[in-house]
Amino acid sequence: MIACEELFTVANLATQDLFLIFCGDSNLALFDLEVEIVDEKGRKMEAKSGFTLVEILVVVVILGILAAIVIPQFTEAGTEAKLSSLCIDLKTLRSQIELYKTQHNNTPPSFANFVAQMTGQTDITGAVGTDFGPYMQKIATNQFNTLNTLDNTGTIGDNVGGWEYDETTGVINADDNYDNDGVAGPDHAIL
Ligand SMILES: [Ca+2]
Ligand SMILES: [Ca+2]
Repeated sequence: MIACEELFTVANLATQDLFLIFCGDSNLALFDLEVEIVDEKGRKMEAKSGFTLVEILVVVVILGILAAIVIPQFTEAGTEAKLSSLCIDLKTLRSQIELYKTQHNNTPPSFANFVAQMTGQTDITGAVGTDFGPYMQKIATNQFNTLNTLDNTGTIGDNVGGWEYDETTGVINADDNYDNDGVAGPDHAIL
């Protein structure tokens, strides 16, 4: 029963709709009513169910917009994580090469024997021995080209190896050619 003296407006009349009734005393009341819809001859009408094509299209468009917003953020997070790994790996490689140098008469690991000299034990000349090392368990993989090999062509960022290494100076850099910063050239040439 609606305890109102006057009924002005009933909006969105449909089965189980929650609708507003504005009463004469200006009080706003909320009612949850079961409503049976009948046609002009008193026959019960089926409540409309399902979605129209337009409604489905609207949902698809909204999902598309959400995907366009969310997916690039995931991609960006992945790239940031890889860059973080790359920087940590470079820092480790550089510090361990430096340590090797100090223990081997200021001579950096050779290009040819880099893996053996960094992951195995050596004498002071860099030959297999028991005096120094190992300096790392394995050579890290460059997360941007998934390579853990060395290149010594002198070109940083040509994507030949995981790392560009100069055995005369002991300088090591990322050799991937990832380029997404809007500036021409590989982004990780100077890290
Ligand atoms: Ca290179
Ligand atoms: Ca670039």
